Amino acid sequence: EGEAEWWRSAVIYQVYPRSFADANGDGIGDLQGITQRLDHLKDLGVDALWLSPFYKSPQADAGYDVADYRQIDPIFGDLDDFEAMAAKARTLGLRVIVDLVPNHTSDDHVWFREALAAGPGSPARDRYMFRDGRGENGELPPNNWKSIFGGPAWTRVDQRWDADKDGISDTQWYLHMFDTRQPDLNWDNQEVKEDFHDILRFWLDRGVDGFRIDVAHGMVKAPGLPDWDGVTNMVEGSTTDGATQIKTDGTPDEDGSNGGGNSGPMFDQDGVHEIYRSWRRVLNQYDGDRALVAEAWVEPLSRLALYVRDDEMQQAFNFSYLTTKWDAAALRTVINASIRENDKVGAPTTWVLSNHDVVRHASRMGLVGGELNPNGIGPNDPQPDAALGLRRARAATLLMLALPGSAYLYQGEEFGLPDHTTLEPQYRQDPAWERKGHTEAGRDGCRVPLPWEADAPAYGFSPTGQSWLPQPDTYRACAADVQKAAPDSTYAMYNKALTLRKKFGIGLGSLAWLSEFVHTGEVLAFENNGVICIANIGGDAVELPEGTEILISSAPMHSALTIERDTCVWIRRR
Ligand code: TEU
Ligand code: CA
Repeated sequence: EGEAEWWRSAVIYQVYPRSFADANGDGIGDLQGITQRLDHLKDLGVDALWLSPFYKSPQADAGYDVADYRQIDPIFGDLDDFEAMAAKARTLGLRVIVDLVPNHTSDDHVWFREALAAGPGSPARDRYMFRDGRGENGELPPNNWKSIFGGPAWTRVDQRWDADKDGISDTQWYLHMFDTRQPDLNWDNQEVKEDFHDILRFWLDRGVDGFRIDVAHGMVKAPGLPDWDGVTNMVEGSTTDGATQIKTDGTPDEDGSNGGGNSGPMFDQDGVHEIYRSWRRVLNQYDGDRALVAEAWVEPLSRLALYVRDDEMQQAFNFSYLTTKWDAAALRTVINASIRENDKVGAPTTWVLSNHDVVRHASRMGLVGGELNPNGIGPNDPQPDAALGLRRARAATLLMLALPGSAYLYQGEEFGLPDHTTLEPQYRQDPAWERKGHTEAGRDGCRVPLPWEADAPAYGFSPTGQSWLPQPDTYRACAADVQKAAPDSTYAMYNKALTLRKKFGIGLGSLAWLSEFVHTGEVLAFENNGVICIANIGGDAVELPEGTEILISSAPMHSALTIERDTCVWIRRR
């Protein structure tokens, strides 16, 4: 028996390349910018970074629309820049995970261009999900599925904006669960399967330690593509219907379900698991514990755990935890369900609070209830209480980092960064904003470029002071230089928590709930490898015994031994 694999306990930092650091001054982050700032990740104390897509792409969905899986988009640099970044990461002892988007390609991918040109019934069309329409002249889409970004999930070839230009006109429709420019691949097609094996090897050969699999629950569709009247996505899930029982109040059931799962004939089909078994066999041909992490909005947690069986992926983001509100009973329920279901398959739980698709936890926790608002926050929406949001976010992070398993951080959360919640519509680039008819602010608010220096133009994001999205004034106090200079800053808390986490082996430990310290139902207390974590979610102050050793606190304490509400501390027994 050797050491436990690195991914069982790793803290992994998500870099969103276009917003991390801009080296060449065009206002868009790039690979050289990441390389220049890699020391920050090392200093912070994370084990690895995951980079959102940097592949060749028309950027219709910020790079989640890939035109060539083996090339770097020129806005981010080139393959040499990638190699230099990865080499520096290795030198610093940081592992590198890249993003893989297998559910769909860009409509600029050579395969899709071929498919349009080749016409109905061709092998080129078989790589995608082309179907004849319904109705007398095929004027109706093949089924009633909706795109996650809003609107129908089908586009008719001759109704594409570029149909005339290409001289292509036939009446077949193609499926896109996301944007029109993101056609879904056909995962029954042998060439598709083989090409993705090859893409995995392409990046494994370049030394990557793993892949984050985009929409990992989406690739296989139910046979016959049956109509479905349920809710396809939590984004639209605020209305419930009998078929799906979706609820989004952040209160999980006993099985951990929060209404945060995608359901229906286009998601979580049993056939996806065969794909991951074959990918695992590819990874196993390489040394060094390479890993796959599933981005799968799947519930209940027993279904999600199927993705992390022994011969499939190693990790799956726990979105049930992310969608749980700031409530002690709700958090305890989801934590128990997560650990229980993952223990059954021998996998670590993979905790996460923020990413590039959701309102940052420093903002959403300042909203009434504090549960996920999946639709973004715009100037006309209720605004969060920033101080409350930050206070709770710090407590929530400390709670998360005390749990056994792996955890993902999203760039900027270590600075206490909020969303840009008043971003004006003319700046918004999320395709969901357009497709939903400007009814929801979308995801741009969490994608705003990072502040590195309080007094530099664009807060040091770019040498020319440019920034592809405007940064709000609130970013000044979150700038890295300010954060690193202040002993009580959010950065200092993250830094210290990561050091302690390593020192006590928290990621590989196990959780034992304590009733001690819990005088009201609104307090969570547990022990993990000798560290006691007490989170006062919303109860009366908790008094600690004289002589308690306090390792870290999420908030300044009035008296060193008093834990106020919205505070989490780690202590040790004397
Ligand atoms: O997101 C997949 C996902 O399931 C979305 O439904 C998510 O809930 C949505 O972004 C909220 O509006 C992944 C990527 O993380 C996302 O950035 C991409 O836009 C999407 O896939 C398509 O590739
Ligand atoms: Ca740039």
